Amino acid sequence: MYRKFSEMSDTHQNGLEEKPLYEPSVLHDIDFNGCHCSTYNPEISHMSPGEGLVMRPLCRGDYDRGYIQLLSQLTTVGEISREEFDARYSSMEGCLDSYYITVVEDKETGQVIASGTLVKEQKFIHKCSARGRIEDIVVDSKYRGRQLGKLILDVLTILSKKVGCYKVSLECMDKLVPFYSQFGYKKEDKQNYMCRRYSD
Ligand code: 16G
Repeated sequence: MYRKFSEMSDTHQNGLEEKPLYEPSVLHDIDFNGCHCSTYNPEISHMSPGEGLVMRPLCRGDYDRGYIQLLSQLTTVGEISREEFDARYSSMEGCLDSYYITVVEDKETGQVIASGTLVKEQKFIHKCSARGRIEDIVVDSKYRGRQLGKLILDVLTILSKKVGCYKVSLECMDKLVPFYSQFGYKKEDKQNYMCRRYSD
């Protein structure tokens, strides 16, 4: 189904739909050697995540590839219009070297079927270093059991070191502690996760 040029959004008209949120070579050039990485059987990697699948940075066009629906398999997302998505995307894009949202697309269906976020938080401490936060890891229920969660976790963890974070952390439910422990994450002595919620 094609839309008339005049009906398309500005980003569509300017060809920005497929512009990646971050430089793809940052992802492509990561090195699995020498890291605390998982073993894969069958073998998959960021360059070859499975038959018909590609791993890449998020782009605006993913709004139409089910990205929002995918996130709603993790938690509450609510209705997000194209304009709201574009505005949030632009603000993330404007924070250079901060948002590394990485997705897996099934090229056959044209749908985004897994995603994870690395946020690089700039700091003054540790000699103007940065802290990495791994967020919003989700794999479409139809694609679970294909090692994609493991792959995304490995990729974002390696990426966090590569982009200069002195540490990387994540939050998860009790039942997922054994899963995340595989990647070298552990509860720190004398450090607690505390939270104040303003809405569900
Ligand atoms: C999980 C996610 C976190 C996400 C939260 C949403 C991982 C490792 N953790 O804890 O990133 O923001 O769920 O839950 O993906 P909430 O809507 O209850 O805050």
